[in-house]
Amino acid sequence: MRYLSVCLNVVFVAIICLALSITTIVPVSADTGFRNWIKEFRPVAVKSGVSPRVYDEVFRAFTAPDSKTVEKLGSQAEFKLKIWDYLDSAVSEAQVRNGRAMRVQYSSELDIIERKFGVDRDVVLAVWGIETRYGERMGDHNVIHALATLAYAAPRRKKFWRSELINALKIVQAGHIKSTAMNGSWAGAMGHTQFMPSSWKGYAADYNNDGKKDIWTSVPDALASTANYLARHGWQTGKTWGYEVKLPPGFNTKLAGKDGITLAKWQSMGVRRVNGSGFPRGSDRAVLKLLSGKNGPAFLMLKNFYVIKRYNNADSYALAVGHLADRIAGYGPFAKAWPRGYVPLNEAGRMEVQRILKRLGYYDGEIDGAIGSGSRAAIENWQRASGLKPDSRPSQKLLASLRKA
Ligand SMILES: [Ca+2]
Repeated sequence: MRYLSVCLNVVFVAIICLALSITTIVPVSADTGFRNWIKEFRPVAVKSGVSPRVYDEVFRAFTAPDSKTVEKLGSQAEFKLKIWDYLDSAVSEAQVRNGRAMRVQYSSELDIIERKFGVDRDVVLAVWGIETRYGERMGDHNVIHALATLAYAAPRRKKFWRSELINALKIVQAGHIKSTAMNGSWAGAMGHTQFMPSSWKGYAADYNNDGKKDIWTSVPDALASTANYLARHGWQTGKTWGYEVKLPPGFNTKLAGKDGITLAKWQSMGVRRVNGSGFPRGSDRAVLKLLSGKNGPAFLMLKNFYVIKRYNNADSYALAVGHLADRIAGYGPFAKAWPRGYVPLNEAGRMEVQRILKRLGYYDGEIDGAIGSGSRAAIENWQRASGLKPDSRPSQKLLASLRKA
């Protein structure tokens, strides 16, 4: 109900602005509701320990809500990708290549971080790669602006947004980063490793001991923060996240998801690693996961898989982090193919798809071989216009027909 009234207010103000702009010049940034909210929230923030000086200084820059955050709020739930489509982009050839380059570039820092926190360097790198493409996509929102917008206009979890906003203001107040450099996502996830301000408060680390936990501009601080986060959530040093396994014929797949079964027990039931080697620690418990049904790859997940999920509570996310870590370390792709229903393209093929769609005027994004929502929409639009089934799949069949276009 409250959201509805806020929305109506926003619409109402917009209409008034539009009406006025016909006859007078009204700054588009003028938003009385938001500015009043900033005034009203000031004593709340001050009571929580934010200094009035910092508050006024930070908010001087913001007189209207972050319009891109408002846009995200109003849009439908994100398109749900199939797990293989998600993994294609999260663990692409480019992600592996860049991860390996970062492994070399930051090797001395990673030595120290690994020793201090006991978390495998490749997992730390994989989190960084998946969260922000190794720092390339930290988000172009000012975190305080975005959080204030959410605290002001979000339909739900206002208490959460307010508390994250206060945490963010306190980070600025303590001098870790200038408010203008506090970049992140529209929902307030910050810097290289996309910590929410509350996670920053609990787990950010100061690698270089300069008194600043700077996850925005210091890669070592950000990597140490991720390692600390995983360590504090129970990372088991020297162990992996899980194994791809092969199930014996006629295996009872109802055991998938069941807790408390040891690797030795799985072994006795005929479950084997795809590479043929045994499980190093039979007494460790593992959960069988069939993330795309019984026709896709099967995995035995260990404790560290669930530690990764503390970063982002989705099986597909934790699998992507674990798999990217393995690929950075030099291991190969999964042995069993996903039940996609189409033959996928490699990186060169996906780039060719983007290039042709660009030439045909359907695509204006980057030629990077990452098939995200922009590429998918372009594929679908071209398929529609060409009288083909609009499945938006980056398949070999698609490339074959595009080559003839
Ligand atoms: Ca630092």
